[in-house]
Amino acid sequence: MANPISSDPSTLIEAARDGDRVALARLLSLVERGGDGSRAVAALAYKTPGQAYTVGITGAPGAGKSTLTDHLITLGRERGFDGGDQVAVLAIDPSSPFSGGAILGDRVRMQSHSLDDGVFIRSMATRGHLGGLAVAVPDAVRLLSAVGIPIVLVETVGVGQQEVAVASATDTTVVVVNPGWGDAIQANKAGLLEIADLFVINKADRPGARETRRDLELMLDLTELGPWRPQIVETVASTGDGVEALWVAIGEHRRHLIGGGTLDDLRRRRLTREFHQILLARVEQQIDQLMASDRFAAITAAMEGGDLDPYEAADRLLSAWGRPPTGA
Ligand SMILES: Nc1nc2c(ncn2[C@@H]2O[C@H](COP(=O)(O)OP(=O)(O)OP(=O)(O)O)[C@@H](O)[C@H]2O)c(=O)[nH]1
Ligand SMILES: [Mg+2]
Repeated sequence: MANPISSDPSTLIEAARDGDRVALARLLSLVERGGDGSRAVAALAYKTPGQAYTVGITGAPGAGKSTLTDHLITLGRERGFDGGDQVAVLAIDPSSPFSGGAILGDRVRMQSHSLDDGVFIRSMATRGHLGGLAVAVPDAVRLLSAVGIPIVLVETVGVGQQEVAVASATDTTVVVVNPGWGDAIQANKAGLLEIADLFVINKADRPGARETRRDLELMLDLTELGPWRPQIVETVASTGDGVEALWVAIGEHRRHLIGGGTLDDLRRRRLTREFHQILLARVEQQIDQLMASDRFAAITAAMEGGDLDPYEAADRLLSAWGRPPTGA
C-alpha cells in the first residue's frame, strides 16, 4: 500500500487502482481544485483510459435523482451490464462552487451503500478548475475510469447550460422529470430533448404521469431524431417501482451505441468538445491578463478620449497577443 500521506499523483493513482478509496478521494480533490495538480492527474489518467461506461442522471432540483441513483447503484452492483460491477457516483451541484447542503442530502440518500467497498460516492464542486464543470467533470470521469471503475453514474442538479455541459460528459444521459413538468420548464424543453437518451417520469405515483408521457411522446414526434428514439420510463423511486425497467433501458441504449459503432464517435466528439472548452478557458485567461496590463489601460483611455473606436481598440490590444503583457 502506498504511503497514506503521499500527495504525488502517480503514487495516488497506483494506490487508487489497488482499491485505496482515500487515495481516490484525494485525486478527485486535486481535480476539483484545478491548477497544476489537476493537470498532472489528467495527464496520468489520459494515458490509461480504462473502460468505464458512464450514465448521467440529470433534472430539476428534487425530481428524485438521488433516490433513483441509489437504486441504480444496487442494480449496477448486482447485475452491471455484463455481470455485477463496481460503481462510482459523482454528485455535482453546478449552482454552488463549493459543496453545499443538497449534496449532504445526496450522501444520506445513498447511505445504504456506505458499507459496500465496491461503491464509491463523491460529491464534487469545481472551485478553481479552469473551464468549470465542462472540463472538471470529464477530468473526474476519466480518472474514475482510469483507476478501473467500470460503471460511473453522474448526478447533476439543475436545468440549463450546465446540464448540457455535464450531459456531454456521459455515454447515456437520463433526464428525470415529474408529472406536471410541462408547465414548469417549458422554455427548456428543446435543451432537454437535445441531451436526453432516456426520459424518466419519476414520482409516477402522483397524478399526471400519463399526460406527461403523452407530452413527451408528442415532443419526440415533432423532433427530428437520429437512429435512437429516447425511451420513456415511469418510476416511483421511493418504492423502487420501475427502476429495473430503467436499468434495462440504459443497457439497451448502451448496446445501441456499441452495436452501431457510435460509442467511439460519441467519445471522440466529446473529446473535441472538451478540447474546445479548454481552449476557451485558456483564451479567457489570457484576456484577463491583457486587461490587467498598462497597455489595456492606455488603449482604454484613448478609446474613452474619442481617439479610437472600440473595434480599433480591440485590434490594437490583440496585436499584442502572445507577447507577455507589459507592466502587468
Ligand atoms: N412521491 C414520491 N416521492 C419521491 C419519489 N422519488 C423521490 N421522492 C422524494 O422526493 C424528494 C427528493 O428526492 P431526491 O432523490 O433527493 O431528489 P433529487 O433530484 O436528488 O434532489 P436534488 O439533488 O436536491 O436536486 C425526497 O423526499 C424523495 O423521498 C417518487 O417516486 N414519488
Ligand atoms: Mg440529489
